[in-house]
Amino acid sequence: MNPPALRESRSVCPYCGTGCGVLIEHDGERILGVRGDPEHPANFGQLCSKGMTLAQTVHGSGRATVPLQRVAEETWQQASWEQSMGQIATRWAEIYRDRGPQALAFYVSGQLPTEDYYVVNKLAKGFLGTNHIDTNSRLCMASAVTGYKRSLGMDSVPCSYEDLERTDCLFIVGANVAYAHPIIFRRIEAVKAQRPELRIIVVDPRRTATASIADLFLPILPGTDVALFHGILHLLIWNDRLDTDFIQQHTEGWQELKQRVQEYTPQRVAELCQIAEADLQRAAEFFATSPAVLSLWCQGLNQSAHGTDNNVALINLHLATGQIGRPGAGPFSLTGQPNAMGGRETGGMPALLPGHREIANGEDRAAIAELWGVETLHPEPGYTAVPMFQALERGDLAAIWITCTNPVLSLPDRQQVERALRTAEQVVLQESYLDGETMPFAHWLLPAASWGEREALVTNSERRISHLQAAVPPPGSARPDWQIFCDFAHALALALDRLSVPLPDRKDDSWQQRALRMFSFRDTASIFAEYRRCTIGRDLDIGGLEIAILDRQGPQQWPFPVGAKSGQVRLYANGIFPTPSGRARFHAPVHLGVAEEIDARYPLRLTTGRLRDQWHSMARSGRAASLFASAEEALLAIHPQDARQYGLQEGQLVRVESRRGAALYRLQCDDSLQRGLLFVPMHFGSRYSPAALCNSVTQAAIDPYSGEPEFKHTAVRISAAELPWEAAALVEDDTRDLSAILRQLAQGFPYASITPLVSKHGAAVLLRVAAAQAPEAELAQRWDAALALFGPDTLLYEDPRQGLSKRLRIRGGRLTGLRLWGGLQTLDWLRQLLLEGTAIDAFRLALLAPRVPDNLGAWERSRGICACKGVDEKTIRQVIANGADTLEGVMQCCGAGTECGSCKPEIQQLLQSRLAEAS
Ligand SMILES: Nc1nc2c(c(=O)[nH]1)N[C@H]1C(S)=C(S)[C@@H](COP(=O)(O)OP(=O)(O)OC[C@H]3O[C@@H](n4cnc5c(=O)[nH]c(N)nc54)[C@H](O)[C@@H]3O)O[C@H]1N2
Ligand SMILES: Nc1nc2c(c(=O)[nH]1)N[C@H]1C(S)=C(S)[C@@H](COP(=O)(O)OP(=O)(O)OC[C@H]3O[C@@H](n4cnc5c(=O)[nH]c(N)nc54)[C@H](O)[C@@H]3O)O[C@H]1N2
Ligand code: SF4
Ligand SMILES: [Mo]
Repeated sequence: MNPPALRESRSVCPYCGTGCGVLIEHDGERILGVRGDPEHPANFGQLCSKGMTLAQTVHGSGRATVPLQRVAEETWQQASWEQSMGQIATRWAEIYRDRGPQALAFYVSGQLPTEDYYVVNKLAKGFLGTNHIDTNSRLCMASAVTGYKRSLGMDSVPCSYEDLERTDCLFIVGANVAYAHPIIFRRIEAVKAQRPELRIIVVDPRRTATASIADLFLPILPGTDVALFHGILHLLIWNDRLDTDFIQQHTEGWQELKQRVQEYTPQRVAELCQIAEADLQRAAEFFATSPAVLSLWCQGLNQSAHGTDNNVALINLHLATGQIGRPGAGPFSLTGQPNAMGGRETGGMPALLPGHREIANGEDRAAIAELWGVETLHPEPGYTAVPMFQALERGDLAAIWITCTNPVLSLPDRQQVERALRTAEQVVLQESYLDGETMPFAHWLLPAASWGEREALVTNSERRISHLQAAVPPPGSARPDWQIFCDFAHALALALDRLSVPLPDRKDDSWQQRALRMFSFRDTASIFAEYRRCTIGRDLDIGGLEIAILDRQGPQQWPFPVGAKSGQVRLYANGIFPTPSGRARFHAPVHLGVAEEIDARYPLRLTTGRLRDQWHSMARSGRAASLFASAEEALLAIHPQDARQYGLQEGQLVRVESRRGAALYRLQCDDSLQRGLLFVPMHFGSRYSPAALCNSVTQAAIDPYSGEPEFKHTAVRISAAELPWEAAALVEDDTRDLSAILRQLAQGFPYASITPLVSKHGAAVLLRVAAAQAPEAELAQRWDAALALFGPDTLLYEDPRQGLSKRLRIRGGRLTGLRLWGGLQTLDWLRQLLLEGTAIDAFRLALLAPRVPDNLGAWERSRGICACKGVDEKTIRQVIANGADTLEGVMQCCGAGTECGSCKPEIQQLLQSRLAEAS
């Protein structure tokens, strides 16, 4: 038989809002590889480290393949789709009958494609009559949405990626573009290389990899952005650098703002932000003298209890200088998730309706009610995410349907979220991957087809809609999310009719008839056709767009009305804004500071954010071992002087604690932080480091307009974790199930960390645990049994007096597994031997020595920098020490950065720190 032919399907990377086009290589059954789509205008063929490794994340164990019902604490039972839909629908119909639709809620995701968003929104608001549907975009883009709406009248991003190439000044605020939107950063690097006169300002409390490209870096105190923007505006007024014509003709509210910013003198702002006054002057100078200024921002502004203020204060600067609606100019909010934009367009939020319409607006409601064929829609906005989980805990909501998001990891104040889910009468989780943090709280798990397994439509950061083809079938009986929603609508209709629940209006004779009318979608195209009708005449009008056009002409930006030949690159070129007066509005917020100030008991500031190579709760990215090389463990970064002050040392386990809870991390000294500031990644949880779940510590303070939580600042204290006893196991992994076994072994330890690693012979997994005291000695044997570390090919060393025990497995003359118990002095050395497949016959017995034998060399662990080429920090430092003094030089010497380029900013940082040391 001939091997099946290889094919390529056109798709888009399912990670960040950059929206890079990818070509999926497959044989119709399995995804075998991916490459950047050279024709996609977001990336022109490039991909970052996460995009490059997508093929490794799809297949294998750990995928949800059949509906599961939780029948006891940790016991799940398989069910058919029919059974599960029938049972869930009966429960939801009973709740509807007894308590009304306001007891039902949906919590969905900016990672859902547009058609799923449209269908679930129609199901909640149109069919059930509950507006309690929110999305994880509440944790992400909500403040950008309220900012745009308040200032410009509509939630529309006015700019495009090509503005990156046409700007004279980039103002990057609260965005670590090098990590979070790497391909946008590649574009910025390219422009800067071509036009060194491009000015780049980076504003971030941490000197991030993004800052490595800045001409001016402003390390402001967290939460002081409004003061900074007002300070810049103050200087622009003072120096007569305003566009007074634009202000007069196209804006309103100027006088109030002008008065407000009088209070923000350079001296006061420099003090509030803790930056040099001269740097503030320079920032204003850059803004004033650049023909085109483009702002890029993300969660540093949005995830704040005054995130809307941050957004409007930044947009003020663009309006006051007329820096909008022209090439290279404008306020360009970077979108986090791949289809947060689609969610905003289809109105998948508690105050919105499809086509940028508002629940609170009677005309908007009437228009959508007519389209959906129902008499009325509920007029009050539903709960946003944080209040939704509070209502669930109070019992005001009885059931919640969670789709494509992992709230136990990602919502603030995890303790509260867990209480809420425990209180809920029913939790349905619609997921593609098993074993996330939310799964233990679900009553039902419904398997969803995911990326590459279904057709989809998504909109990226620059309003560009792409069509993703299905490449392979979904695993088991998993179905696309929209189809599960449609199936549920039909099951629910059956149950409602059976319970004789009356319909809210007379448009149909029965719920079943209504479901048939509203949810008989056959495919993506039929849903898209209906959604498109909701956009006609709106600012995001895509009445002229068809899937066939996307396939023929490639991805298109909206608006794309009937008769259009192509989408629109830039909005507001005519200075007319979608407000009642046609003018943009200035707002004049005051600087408020952070929601929870530091004090004597909680004297440190904790901020949370992203690592370069991991995605959110690591469901997908955690399956590609090479993505762990740059961050093997959950690290808490602290300024070295702060570490000294608290008597803490690099590498030790520490406990970070707030008024709500605590988390454990390994300490990393990092002078890119300001004094008094700590940073932890948001990614870790039950899969890879259960105690390092940062939202155990964060708070649920939310912005009054956007409802977005303040993830970027928590008052905390830090101390040694006092877990002196340590053990580790490292085993070559050929089954892919090993992580699950290690997770079992980790149970009961206050600290554990699991790291998939790349080894010369494939893959390996490392488990590290720590405890206050040594556990019972037999546990070591149980580890050995679980990891197949026994028999004639193993070496055992035991020193019961010291509480030490080691077992090594040697096969084919090399180390293939190890278990160290009660002391890890040789772990890094043995780890290196195992991963590199070193021939060890010559010094077999030395492997059990208490320390690394002198004659076998010094072994120093080093952080991975280049995930593609497997180059570590030590090697790059060596190359620099040997004389490579430019990025290109380093790349040439060791190959780092030559593949996807994600690590180029970090190489640049190493070069800069080397230069700083030298001078
Ligand atoms: N690798 C990777 N990329 C991702 C994601 C991922 O999980 N992994 N997730 C995607 C998603 S959904 C999102 S929303 C984006 C997020 O993208 P970003 O917002 O760029 O990433 P973060 O690391 O969350 O935060 C950005 C920066 O805000 C800074 N910051 C903290 N407090 C303040 C402040 O008060 N003022 C200012 N000016 N800055 C502050 C932090 O130090 C941090 O460097 O990334 C997307 N891309
Ligand atoms: N402390 C702190 N917390 C934060 C942030 C922060 O910066 N700091 N950032 C916040 C931000 S910006 C965001 S966007 C959120 C992200 O937080 P989450 O949305 O919770 O993160 P993910 O891990 O991406 O969750 C997506 C889930 O969907 C599943 N999935 C994947 N594909 C599919 C599919 O096709 N269908 C279905 N049904 N499921 C699928 C995955 O397995 C995964 O469990 O976190 C927020 N939380
Ligand atoms: S920048 Fe990276 S993660 Fe984001 S869409 Fe492109 S390839 Fe995917
Ligand atoms: Mo996000």
